[in-house]
Amino acid sequence: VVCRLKSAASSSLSVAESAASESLSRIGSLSQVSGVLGSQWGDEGKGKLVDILAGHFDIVARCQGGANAGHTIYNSEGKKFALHLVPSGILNEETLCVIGNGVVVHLPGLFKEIDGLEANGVSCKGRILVSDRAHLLFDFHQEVDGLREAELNKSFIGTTRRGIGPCYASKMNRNGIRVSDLRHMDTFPQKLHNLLSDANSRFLDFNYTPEMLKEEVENYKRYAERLEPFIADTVHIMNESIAQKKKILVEGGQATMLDIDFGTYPFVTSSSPSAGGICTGLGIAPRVVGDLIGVVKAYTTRVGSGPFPTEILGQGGDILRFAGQEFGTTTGRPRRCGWLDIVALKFCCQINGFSSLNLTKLDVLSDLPEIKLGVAYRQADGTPVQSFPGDLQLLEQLKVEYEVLPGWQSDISSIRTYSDLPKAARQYVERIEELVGVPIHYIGIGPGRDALIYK
Ligand code: 2SA
Ligand code: GDP
Ligand code: MG
Repeated sequence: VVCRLKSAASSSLSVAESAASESLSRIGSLSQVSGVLGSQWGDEGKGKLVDILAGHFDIVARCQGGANAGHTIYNSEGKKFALHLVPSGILNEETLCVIGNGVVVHLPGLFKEIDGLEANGVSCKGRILVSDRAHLLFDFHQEVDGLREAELNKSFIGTTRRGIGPCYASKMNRNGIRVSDLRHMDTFPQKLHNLLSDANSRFLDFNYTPEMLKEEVENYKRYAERLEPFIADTVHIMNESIAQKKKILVEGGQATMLDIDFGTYPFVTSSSPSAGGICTGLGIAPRVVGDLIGVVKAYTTRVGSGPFPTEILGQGGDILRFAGQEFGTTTGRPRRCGWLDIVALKFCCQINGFSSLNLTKLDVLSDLPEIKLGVAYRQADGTPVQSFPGDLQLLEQLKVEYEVLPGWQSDISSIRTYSDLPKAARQYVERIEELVGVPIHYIGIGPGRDALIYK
C-alpha cells in the first residue's frame, strides 16, 4: 500500500511519506463493513474515493442502481476509466467486485464494460460476481424509459434513459426476470414474452413482434453462457466473508437526494442510494454496517430536472461547470451547478448517519473571490423551514439564506497536507464541518488518485 501511495505521489518524498502515513491510519481505522455514499444529487466523486480505499478492502460491492451510474477513476499512470456497472474496486487487482441483488443489470452493457476494461489491461476474470437475485434490465426497458420521458413532455424527469425506472417497476410488479432465470432457458421465453406484452399494451409506440422475442431469446442464450462463471449467491458470499472477518466496502451509486424515498420525488432515481439500500441490496444485517463516508462536492451539481434550491443560473453556473468539467459521465449532459446546500447536506447526514465526509473538488473553487454557503431556507412569507422539505411545491418557492466566505484565489491542486492549504480554504472546510456536525476526513483537490488530503 505504501508503495502504491509512493508511486502515486508526485512532488517531494517527505510530503509523500507524511501523506502515506496519514492515509494509512485514516483508512486502516475504517470498520470491517464500510460504505461510500453520495450526499447530494450524484457525481460527487464517489468512484475516486472507492478506488483509493479499495486496496484496503477484500470486496467492493454495489448494492443499488445500474448503468445509470457513471464513476470516473484514474489509475496511477493517469489513465481514465468510466465505470457504470462494474464496481470502482476493479483497478485494484486484489479486490473482488460484487454486483449485489439490489442492482439492475443490463448484460450487453456489462459485457461491453468488461471488454473495455480487459482491452485496457484490467483483468476481470474471476474478479466480478453477479448476484443470482439481481434483476435483468433488457433493451426494451431502455426503450420504455424513453417513451415514459416523452409522455411526460415538459415535466420529464431527465433520466439517463438507461431503463432503470422501468426495470425496477418490473421488479416491483413481480414479473421481472432475474439472473437465476438465465439457468432455466426453457421458461425464459415465456417470462420475456409476458414482460414485452405488458409494454406493448401500455405504449402505443412500442411495437412488439414475435421476431423481437425470438431475437432477444437467442441473444440471452449467448449471454447466459457468458455470464455463468460470474453468477453467484452473493448474499451467502457476503455473509460468509463477514464471518471470516474480510473487509467489505460498499459503493453507492447516485445519492440520497435522488433516493426514491428521501429525494426530491418524483425527480429521483428508482432505487435507494442511501444507507438503507446497503442492507436490502446486499442481504447483510444493519448491525454489521459500520463507517459510512458521505461524499460531498465543495459546491452542488444536479443532472436532470427537479428542484435545486442553491442553483446558480446563467454565467455564474457556467463558470463552475467549466472549471469543474461538469458533464455527465454516462450521458455527457451538462450538469446544473450551484452553491453548497448545507440544509440538504444536514438532511443527508441525518438519514445516513455518516461517520465522516469526503469534501471533493475543493480545487474547482480556487479562482473565486468569494464563495457562498446556503445555510437556511425560508418560505416565501419568511417562515423558517426546519429541515429539507418533502413537499415539492414548498421546495420550489422557498428562499435560501447564504453565508459569504472569502475565496483563496490560489492553486491548491498540488497541496497534500491540510495545514498547507490557504487559510480561507481551511476556513471554508471548517465552517462546513461546524454547520453539519460531521468531520471532513478527506479533501479532494484534483481528479487523480494522489490528489487527496487526509485531515
Ligand atoms: P435514472 O436514469 O432513472 O436513474 O434517472 C433519474 C434521476 O436520477 C439522476 N441520475 C443521476 N444523476 C447524476 N449522475 C448520474 N450518473 C451519471 C453521471 C449521469 C449522466 O455519473 O454523470 O451521465 O447523465 C445519475 N444517474 C441517474 C438523473 O439525472 C435523473 O435526475
Ligand atoms: P461519482 O458518480 O460520484 O463517482 O462521480 P463522477 O465520476 O460522475 O464525477 C466526478 C468527477 O469529478 C469525475 O470526473 C472525477 O474524475 C472528478 N473528481 C473527483 N474528485 C475530484 C477533485 O477533488 N477535484 C477535481 N478537480 N475533480 C475531481
Ligand atoms: Mg457519476
